[in-house]
Amino acid sequence: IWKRYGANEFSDVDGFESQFVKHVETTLARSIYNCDNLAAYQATSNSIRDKLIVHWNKTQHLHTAKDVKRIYYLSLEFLMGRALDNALINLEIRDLAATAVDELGFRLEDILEVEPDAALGNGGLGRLAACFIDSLSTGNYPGWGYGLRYQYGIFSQKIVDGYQAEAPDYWLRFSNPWELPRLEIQIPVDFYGYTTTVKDPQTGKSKKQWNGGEQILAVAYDFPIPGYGTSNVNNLRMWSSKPTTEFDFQKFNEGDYQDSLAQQQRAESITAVLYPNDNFYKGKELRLKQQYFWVAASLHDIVRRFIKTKRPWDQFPDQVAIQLNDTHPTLAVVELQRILTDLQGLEWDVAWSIVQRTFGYTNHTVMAEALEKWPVDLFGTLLPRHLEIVYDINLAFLQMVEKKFPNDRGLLSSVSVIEESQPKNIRMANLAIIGSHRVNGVAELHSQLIKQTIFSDFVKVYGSDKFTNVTNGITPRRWLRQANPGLAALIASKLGGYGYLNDLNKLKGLEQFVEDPGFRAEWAAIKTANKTKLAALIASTTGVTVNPNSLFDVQVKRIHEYKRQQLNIFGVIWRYLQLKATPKAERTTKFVPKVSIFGGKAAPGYYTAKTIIKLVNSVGSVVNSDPEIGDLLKVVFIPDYNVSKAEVICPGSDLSEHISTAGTEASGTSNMKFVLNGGLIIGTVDGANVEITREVGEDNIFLFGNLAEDVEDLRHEHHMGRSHIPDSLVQVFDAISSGQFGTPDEFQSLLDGVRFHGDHYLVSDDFESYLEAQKLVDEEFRKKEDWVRKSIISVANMGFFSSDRCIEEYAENIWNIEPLEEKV
Ligand code: 26Q
Repeated sequence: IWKRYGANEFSDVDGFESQFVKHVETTLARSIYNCDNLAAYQATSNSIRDKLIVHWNKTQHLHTAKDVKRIYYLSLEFLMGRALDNALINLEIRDLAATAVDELGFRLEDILEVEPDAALGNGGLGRLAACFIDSLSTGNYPGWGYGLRYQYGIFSQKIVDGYQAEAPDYWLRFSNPWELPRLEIQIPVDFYGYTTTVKDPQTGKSKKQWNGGEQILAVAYDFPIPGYGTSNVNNLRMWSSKPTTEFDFQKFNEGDYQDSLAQQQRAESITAVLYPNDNFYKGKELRLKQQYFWVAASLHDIVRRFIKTKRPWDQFPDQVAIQLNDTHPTLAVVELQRILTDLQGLEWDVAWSIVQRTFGYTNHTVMAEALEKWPVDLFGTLLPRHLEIVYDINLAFLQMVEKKFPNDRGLLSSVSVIEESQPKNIRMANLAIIGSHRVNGVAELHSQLIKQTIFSDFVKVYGSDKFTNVTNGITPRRWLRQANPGLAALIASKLGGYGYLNDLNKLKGLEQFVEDPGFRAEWAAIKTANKTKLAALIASTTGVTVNPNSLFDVQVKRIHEYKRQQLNIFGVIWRYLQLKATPKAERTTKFVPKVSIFGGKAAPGYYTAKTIIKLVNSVGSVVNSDPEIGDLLKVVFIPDYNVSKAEVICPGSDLSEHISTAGTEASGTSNMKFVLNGGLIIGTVDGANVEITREVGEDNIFLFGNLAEDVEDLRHEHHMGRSHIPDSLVQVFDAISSGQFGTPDEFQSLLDGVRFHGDHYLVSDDFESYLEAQKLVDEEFRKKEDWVRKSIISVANMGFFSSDRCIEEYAENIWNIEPLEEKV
């Protein structure tokens, strides 16, 4: 059987075409004469998928046979985007496929456009998980992702009259060739019920037992994840919920058919939809249900795999590392403790040591409003046994603290898992720290800040060695090769091929060409071509025509007050007022023509964020139709920002904005994407901007604004009423209030937040400094050759920000796992 295994695998154009036709005829049951782009996409994807499955099987077989330690990355979000182009690139068969589909009468570009984004995430955290599993496969690490297979991804954003409107994202409309339904893997998950104390028939000891009230099945769907330049294919397992029985037969017999169907629908609602909040916590029962459903199914799977190895339990952490992507999977700590004690009969302390050695926890925010807390009552109703275990974990922990720091009640109450508020809350971050052997932040500055602020008392308890940093990164396969094939090819021509894509420090070799005018011209031409593509996207999505020779100034990311899109749009208004006040003849000498590009989703319930979107669109409709301004300024809001749009937007930017209030953006990863694609940054001294500056040099980034260490004092000044709004900002506010950009009423609260309510995000404190930095941008952009030099030097120094480097750091410092290459 092994001899025939993989015999269907194609390796040339002819072989691919046979597979394509086979899938059209049999899988899709269509005639080759009636094959549209959708059918061609499905036939292509199925052909590629077949190839992946063969390698997937071999990889999994190898890992099992070698009995290696695996890393399991638990994330409620995987913001994957499209799979086909990525698979073609990682398998290094893109040219082959392009030729083949061309011969069959299609264009690969058109086929790729048919695929819907897998948008199972909100933003940075979800995209980070997607980059990490790409790097795990590429680095030949035995690693799985575990997530939820939401039927609806992040909503699709429409702009109606300048306002955001949400539409459902039913991404599974057509069959999804990238998932393998494992309908035979069905794991029962319990909810509700009560606990009892029972006698263990073997030991005679009494022990706790959970008698669940409601049971729901978790069905596995596997997404093969190909690595680049390796035949290693890892697995992303996504759980889907379904009812245990088709109907409740009892009720059926009682004639309550309606009710039994209603129950079925309730089961399916668990994995129906992704919560669209980014960096904001809301205590909804369904969200907690999602978390436990996912954690219970994943741990059951992991434990079952370990039990098959017949090793003693104390070797569990030698075989299994589990990384918690934020606090969302923290219930896994409690669930593993429950499995080991209640179900496997281990002593509490033995079990707890296994738990701690297994888990690592990644923190992604210092902002209080984003920290997860669950009301004790809600938690205890849904998971009665888990609540008892949480109390026991907390008791043991607090006793340890009390021993080390006698009579320090302040310390005890701050590190306790239970917040003694009304109502009481469970602090998930505290539980995650206590249950893990390592806690990491996602950029140097952020990792320092968590030790000094939210987790300082834990540093006191555990010492600082438990806390570490792994600065975020991005995969250069998607964010350079796939998004920017032109630039990737130019780089390859200078660096002797595409080897740099899995050794990104090789980019350093570009520095030697910076004084080559021919190279600079090619570099600049690629940027212009990418801007032309972006201009086409702008035209087709907003109806606004922009000139690709303008400076493209981009801010695309979730809309959030802390990210300060309002600072950007206030700056744009200032520029517009200045332009209007400058005599016509002087305008072109004083101002560089600019397109100000915005994009991003606001959480549906986030009123202020939605107001910012409306303001951007209102300013756009005034500025864009002002005949005096023409190409000197355009303002656009690209609707429905997502991974696929980012792949067009990042390569087409001259300047991108990463302007969060210092100390609020944990890392940011789009900053890395823009610089890797040859754009420069205007930014605050925040998150990974700090390290980008370290790598590319201070001359190649436009930094401005107050520092994180000054934020507390500045906020205090505002609260004392001693703040000062600069005249420039007053003029901007006056223009808005005068109705220059439409009825001002709806923007009043946005302005009042700055003027009268403490200006929490310090827009007024950073405004002048921001304008200064923008002025410098204009000056530098005029010096075309210098700008290109900055662009080249920056790209040459971005090697550090490959997510491959992140995975190596996690593997070495947190997971203790080794790569293992399959030789075929
Ligand atoms: C929590 C509870 C209930 C509902 C939703 C949530 C929730 C969902 C998503 C809380 C937070 C998030 C997402 C956070 C996030 O994306 N953080 C970003 O993570 C990136 C990767 O580390 C960083 O680069 C960004 O700085 C950080 O903002």
